[in-house]
Amino acid sequence: MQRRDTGISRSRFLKMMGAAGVAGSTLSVLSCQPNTSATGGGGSGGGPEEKELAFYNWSDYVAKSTIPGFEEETGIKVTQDFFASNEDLLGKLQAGATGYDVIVPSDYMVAIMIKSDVIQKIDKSKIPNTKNVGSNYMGLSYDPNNEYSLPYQWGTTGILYNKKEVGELDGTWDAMWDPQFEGEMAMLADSRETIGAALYKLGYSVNSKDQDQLAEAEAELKKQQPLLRGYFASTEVRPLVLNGDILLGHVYSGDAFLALSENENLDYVIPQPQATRWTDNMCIPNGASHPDNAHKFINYILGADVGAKLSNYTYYNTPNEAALPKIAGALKDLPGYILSPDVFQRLEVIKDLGATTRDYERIFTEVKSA
Ligand code: N2P
Repeated sequence: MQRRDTGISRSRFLKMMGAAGVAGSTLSVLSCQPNTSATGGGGSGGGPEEKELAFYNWSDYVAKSTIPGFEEETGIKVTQDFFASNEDLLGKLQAGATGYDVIVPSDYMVAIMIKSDVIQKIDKSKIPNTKNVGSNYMGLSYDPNNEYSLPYQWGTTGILYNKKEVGELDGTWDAMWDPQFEGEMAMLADSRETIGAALYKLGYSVNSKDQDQLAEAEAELKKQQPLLRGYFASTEVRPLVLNGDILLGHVYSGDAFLALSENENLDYVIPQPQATRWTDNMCIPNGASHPDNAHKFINYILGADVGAKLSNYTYYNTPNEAALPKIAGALKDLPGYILSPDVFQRLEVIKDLGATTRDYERIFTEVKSA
């Protein structure tokens, strides 16, 4: 399908992005460096910075115009690398990847990164467009004074499914455990979200630290595992459902809305009783080679036009109040894009669980290899 704002087909664009992502992560794993080969930096030693910026982002999470627009406006050349989960991002940084200038962790991961001293304070005096961020998206609990982060986009996590094939779901998480869909379902390769789905199904919180509840969730996931096609990135689940390879997929909302807009047989449900609402954020890692450029980039993203184009392309929600009037009507009309108050109040935000995080990681590793 030809998307109006791109001029190239989305699937072709995705292929290009996918190829870049694979190449980027392979290289990065080998070298523990972003594939920018930034030479010398210049940020820490005084002197003007090189005209370079290394952006480490979720795949498929910029508009086609986002990066070229910044390069044109500033003369700064951007290189991109991609990750598929918060835990992958953290692992990469902790393994010594030091050259990235801007990264995009979710809420709870910002808290973990502050605590683990892998991100640096940002200087908001260099980011005047901070004024565009809606007050609901400033001062959130993971970084109460926005000393380390400014929001990028937000969304929900739920189930994308083929309504024509399976009929209307009952709106609970039980569908993802229904044996009649054996082999036709996928869950996210995201420990907190997928264990979270099991906790929600049991009526517990996504932030449970109760070992008995976690053991129950683990048992649920072990029951579910043989029914699944596998655990994938959200951007991988989308085409599987879109093309009819599977019937139900656990996805982030932008992927659901993109699929819905291309195939009227699909639907997105934010399951009962609870589901996740998340906010992703722009942060600057310690050791960034180009911190000044990073501030310029964050300021650019928070511009009204740039913010609107971003969400109009990714189909995620914007925290940028100045961008809101420019969000495409078709997007606002998608059911579930604008959250009604009754849905909003049953959504949970994933929190840093401190030492219990290790239990989640162990459970997910065991479930995947069960
Ligand atoms: C974009 C992924 C959205 C991030 N492809 C979910 N937190």
